[in-house]
Amino acid sequence: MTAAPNGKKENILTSWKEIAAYLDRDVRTCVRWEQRYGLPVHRLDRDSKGKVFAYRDQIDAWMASRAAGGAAQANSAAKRSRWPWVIGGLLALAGLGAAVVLLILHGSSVPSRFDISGSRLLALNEKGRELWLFDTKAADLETRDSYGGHFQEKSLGLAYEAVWPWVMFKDLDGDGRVETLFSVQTRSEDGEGDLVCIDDKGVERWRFGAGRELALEAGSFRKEYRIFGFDVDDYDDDGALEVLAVSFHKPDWPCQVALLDARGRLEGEYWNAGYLMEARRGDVDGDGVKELVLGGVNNEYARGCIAVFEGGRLAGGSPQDDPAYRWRDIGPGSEAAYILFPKTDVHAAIRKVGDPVNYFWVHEGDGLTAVTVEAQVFYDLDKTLALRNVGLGNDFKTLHERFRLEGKVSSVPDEAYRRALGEAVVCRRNGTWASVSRASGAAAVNGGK
Ligand SMILES: [Ca+2]
Ligand SMILES: [Ca+2]
Ligand SMILES: [Ca+2]
Repeated sequence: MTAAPNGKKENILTSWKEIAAYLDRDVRTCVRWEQRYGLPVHRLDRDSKGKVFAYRDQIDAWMASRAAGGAAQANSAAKRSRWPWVIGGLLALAGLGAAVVLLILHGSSVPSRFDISGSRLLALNEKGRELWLFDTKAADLETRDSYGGHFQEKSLGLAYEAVWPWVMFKDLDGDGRVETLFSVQTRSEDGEGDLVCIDDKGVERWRFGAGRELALEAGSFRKEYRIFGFDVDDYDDDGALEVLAVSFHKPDWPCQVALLDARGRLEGEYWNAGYLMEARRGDVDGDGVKELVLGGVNNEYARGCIAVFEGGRLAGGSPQDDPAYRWRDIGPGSEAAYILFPKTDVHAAIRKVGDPVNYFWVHEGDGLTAVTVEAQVFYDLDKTLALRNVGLGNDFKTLHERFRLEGKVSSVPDEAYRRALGEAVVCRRNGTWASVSRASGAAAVNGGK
């Protein structure tokens, strides 16, 4: 129950809408309360339909008296703010009662649902009551349904594609108040580079603009990026949450993976010459500490790729040989290992670019399994990232048979075929490429092209 001094601007509510919002009721209820119970509403002229205004402290006092059951006192509510402190204390207690009543009737002030209206995001509590609205100013913001498919948690979509959140309610900084993370996504795909953090009152707290102007040896890129999605986790194991934002340059590559602290400050970033579409934490090497693993595709090598980071430390760019892909103003990547998976003849019959590792899972303490998702080959790596097995998925078998009948492939998907795929998986550590296959020491980074 705040009681700002009369005459102070913050104390005045200047419309039925503002009065209703202040009381967490609809306008009709407030009008009825004025007529029946003397809710202290004032008018600029005598016409009852004229402009209304009200004082917050008068409304507070009226609410307190109503909650205390003192309906008869409501008419003199205007004088309450000048009552002695003893009565003030009683009113505060009564106010607490009113707050409990409001909580029961209208739910909490914690956002759990949302709606999109034009360019605005509306945060709703569990009972559907509007808590606040935030205007993104984006003229063609994606629909409620689109955002609904990207709400709160990462999920697995069709064709093993990770579906990243675009909107999330989360207490990022652990102060008990829930922040809202919102990635601006538009139908025109313009202006999709912003991730906004909104506080529990609907006020922008910070904003991250994805990407930056970038120079490669072969040319430069504008700062035009689309955020693919974000997620929240304690990526560096320091007990505090970070935001991981994945974005792509328009229209194609490179990809930026940015790690932000709870206040939106850039803690680290990694650049990849091709899309990265999956990121997961897990203890790959069995030392009890989780690594951060990113998966996607490397355009220079036209291969699916995985990068493994110790302690969530993201820096630098992917290892590239061709000057067209080499970073001029980005240092060597901080990854402990960068793995390239071969392109198969089956995938070559589908398309020219690499078969992306958009899905993988970490066997806690015992390596990981990577999936090249379009032709579906499964690569099982142990905790030292040595190859344990190559598996051909059902999609692979179906596609292989189809392309064989169409005369597009002539291989036989047998034991030797799988072994050859395994031998073509290469891993770069400490600046050197090497085969991950125990059977083969030789490594040719472009061998699987
Ligand atoms: Ca918070
Ligand atoms: Ca952390
Ligand atoms: Ca580990």
